[in-house]
Amino acid sequence: MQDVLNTLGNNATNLLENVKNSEELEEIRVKYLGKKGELTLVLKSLGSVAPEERKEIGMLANDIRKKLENIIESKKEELKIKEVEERMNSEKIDISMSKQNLNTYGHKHPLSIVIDDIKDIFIGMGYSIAEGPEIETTFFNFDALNAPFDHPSRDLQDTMYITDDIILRTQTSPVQVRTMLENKPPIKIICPGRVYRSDSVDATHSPMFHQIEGLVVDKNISMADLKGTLNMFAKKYFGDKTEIRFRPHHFPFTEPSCEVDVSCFVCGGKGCKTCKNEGWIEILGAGQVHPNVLVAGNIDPKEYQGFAFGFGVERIAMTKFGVSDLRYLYENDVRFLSQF
Ligand code: 2NM
Repeated sequence: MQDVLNTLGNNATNLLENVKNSEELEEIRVKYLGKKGELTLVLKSLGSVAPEERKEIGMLANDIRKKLENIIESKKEELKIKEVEERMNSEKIDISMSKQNLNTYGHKHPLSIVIDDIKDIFIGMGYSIAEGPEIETTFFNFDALNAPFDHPSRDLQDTMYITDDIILRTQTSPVQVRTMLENKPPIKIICPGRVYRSDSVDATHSPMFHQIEGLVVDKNISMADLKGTLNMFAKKYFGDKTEIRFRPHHFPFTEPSCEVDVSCFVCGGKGCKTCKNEGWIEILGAGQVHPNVLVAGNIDPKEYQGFAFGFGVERIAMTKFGVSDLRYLYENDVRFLSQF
């Protein structure tokens, strides 16, 4: 019996000395010390051993069990460290590896290019950016902007209503009224953002589009300041040789109001496809802020005057980049977008 136990112990020790990984270690443990393990069975059968031998054999079997358990414990630690090291080596990331011509960097959307370029020019002229909610009240979107109760823009056909007095803003000017109420002049802001109209989609219409509106309020502000500002903007955005012209127009929130054209940046005014042979391209609406709008913004029109203007971002992007259909700007087909 002693011999059997010693052989069993030696075999197990030999196997453990050469164990290669945690799974193998566990197999050996089960083979000898598991519920039906070889050593376990010997320990269980001690009852059938002659009483005079039982003590000695029992002690030997227990010594072997302890010895094996100790070896298993220390092998376990040893293998754990070894296996973590192996994993660290095999999962190493070489951060110096080249990107192998995977030229898949994204870039700005054409609308963002236009918005950011226009923002940069006005920031350069001392303007701040103001933003506000796209869900507005009829007060800020219409009443405060001097749009009479029966103004056609209030019509369900043109404006998306959420309730009788909550709508999706049809322009970004409500942000300007909010800014006037929160700040004292001088005010010099531009408000870029999404606006909504109840329009069906076609090549030139979309129920959502982008606007950038500007507002300046200070003492002695006149149409001459507006003209100087837009002239400077046009030259910076469309090129040094660009001229502007004002045509009379009507907006409820400005008086006088005008539409503003720039000389064609493609043909310089001679007439071409881009300007439809006109030599001029309409880019924005503008005017002197109506006294009623200043009053709605809690500003005294006798002390302060202002000018305001508004661009349609899509329209500028389409003219500048020669995009024939507005829908290309929203479909986000990479074959289209990668051209910019
Ligand atoms: C335009 C054209 C003309 C405009 C007016 C105002 C405000 F709030 F001051 F009354 N903001 N923007 C304005 C004026 C907008 O967009 C075509």
